[in-house]
Amino acid sequence: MDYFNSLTATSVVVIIAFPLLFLFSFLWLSRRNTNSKKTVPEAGGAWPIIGHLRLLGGPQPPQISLANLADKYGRMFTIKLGVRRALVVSNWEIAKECLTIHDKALATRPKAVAMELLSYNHAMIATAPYGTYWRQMRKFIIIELLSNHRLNLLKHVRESEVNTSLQQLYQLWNKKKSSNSDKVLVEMKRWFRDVTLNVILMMVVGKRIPNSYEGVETVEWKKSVDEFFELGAKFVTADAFPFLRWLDIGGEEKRMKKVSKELDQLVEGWLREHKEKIAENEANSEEDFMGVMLTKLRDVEEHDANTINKATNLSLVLGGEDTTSITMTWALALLLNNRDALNKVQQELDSHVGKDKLLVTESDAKNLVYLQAIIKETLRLYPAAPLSVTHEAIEDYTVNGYNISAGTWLIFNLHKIHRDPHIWTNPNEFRPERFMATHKDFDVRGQNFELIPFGSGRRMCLGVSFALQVLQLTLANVLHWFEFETRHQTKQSICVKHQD
Ligand code: HEM
Ligand SMILES: *[C@@H]1O[C@H](CO)[C@@H](O)[C@H](O)[C@H]1NC(C)=O
Ligand SMILES: *[C@@H]1O[C@H](CO)[C@@H](O)[C@H](O)[C@H]1NC(C)=O
Ligand SMILES: *[C@H]1O[C@H](CO)[C@@H](O)[C@H](O)[C@H]1NC(C)=O
Repeated sequence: MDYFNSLTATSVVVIIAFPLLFLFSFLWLSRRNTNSKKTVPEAGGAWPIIGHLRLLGGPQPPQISLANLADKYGRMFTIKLGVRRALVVSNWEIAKECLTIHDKALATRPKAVAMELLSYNHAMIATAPYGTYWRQMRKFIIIELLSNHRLNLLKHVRESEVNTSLQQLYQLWNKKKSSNSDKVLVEMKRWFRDVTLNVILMMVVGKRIPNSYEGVETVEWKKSVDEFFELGAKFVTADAFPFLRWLDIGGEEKRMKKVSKELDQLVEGWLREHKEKIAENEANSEEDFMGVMLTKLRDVEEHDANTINKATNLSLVLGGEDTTSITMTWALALLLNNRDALNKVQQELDSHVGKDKLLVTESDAKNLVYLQAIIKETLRLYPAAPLSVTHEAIEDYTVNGYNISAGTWLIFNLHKIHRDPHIWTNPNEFRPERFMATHKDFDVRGQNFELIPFGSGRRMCLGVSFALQVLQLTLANVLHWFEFETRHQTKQSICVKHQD
């Protein structure tokens, strides 16, 4: 009876409801249609299961592969990286919306396996998830190391390190030049790395590493650092497929553990030295950042103080060394391919610093507007982190009219953003002059979203001021002291001739 009743009831409902249901589903479908217009385009060419993973593995650099996809799929599109989805932004207006209105919603980082293994389980600031630990560390680093006040106090460290490195380069030239030629072949990339590394180490741990032409420690350190970057950039299979992690396909996890152990030992050594010094009361314990940290840092819940100390120092050294020295290498390479600009900047140096004064100081460097334009143009064409550092959405958000769900990764293609033909005439050409004319008021500190080599917003690079100081000082000096030319089109080998 009940059954019958309910059946009738059901039939009634069905009969009455069916047209309504039909109507609703029609409406729903048509709404879904307008919605699907509002679904971010997904780039084609995804392979089953792995998605677009192979795009990030070469042979082209990933920023180029992604720029090509932007030409096809537009200013924002998604790619699939195994089970993860990433939004790729290739337009400055959308980047601006992300880094202003949605900055907070986008302030965390993906937990990539590489970063877990290489960065003390995310204790490094650059990869730390958004939260109390990250906020405290960021504040601490800024106040103790990278504030304008601290940076001013450390001016002599930068000037004296740059001086030392220049003297070494001069000696190398002096030793290698022969009677029939005063030109000497030098790998400038290596020299730029040595300067940068020593300036940063001096500030952070209060010591320098003998340059590449001398010590064993340097060689080992460099090897580990190179591997760190190679592996850190690696998107391990386990990131795309968390459930496959135990297999360690390709053995990358094993290598990562090895590299992180090597770096850890090195840093551990520095830490030990500091603690011994403090114990012996021998030196002013707050001379360098590590000392300051040791004195001030108490255990923060998530990580113990030792780990924080090591992770922080190491992330500053690693975060600053490669980026800054690569930028200098690009600047010199661009100048060598644009001799007019090279002549012009050397003239600027001659007229502002003078031929009789050899060492360019930071206060001199401030007045070198053309040099600054060169640095900006270099950072525009070859941002040291062409895909920035990946963000992850903490919550759902709507950008440019599209709904993006929490957990989606966010990749800014700075390479593409910086070459927008609507903003830059002849975007692929090296034209520092634009920063003295049409783009005079553009800076790189995250206010002009057309040019964001250091990112912008909460997660913006902490080292901007420091990096710009080192770039200006080192480039100014090396261009003032030496003449350069290329040989046999070898990109990294540059002939150095000391100026008379
Ligand atoms: C030319 C040199 C450099 C470039 C182009 C550069 C670029 C960047 C970029 C694009 C980011 C990511 C921003 C984002 O997530 O939106 C970043 C983050 C960071 N950079 Fe730099 N950087 C440079 C030098 C340095 C130096 C010298 C240091 C330190 C001494 C440094 C420390 C950091 C740190 C700690 C972060 C992470 C910030 C966070 O996640 O909260 N960088 N950098
Ligand atoms: C630069 O280094 C040289 C050699 O080490 C030293 O004699 C000179 O005084 C230094 N100059 C400055 C300004 O520090
Ligand atoms: C996007 O999300 C907002 C707020 O969550 C919602 O009101 C809107 O209907 C959504 N739009 C689409 C196209 O899904
Ligand atoms: C980093 O900071 C910590 C904390 O003061 C310090 O012990 C360590 O030696 C510093 N340097 C490096 C490279 O970790």
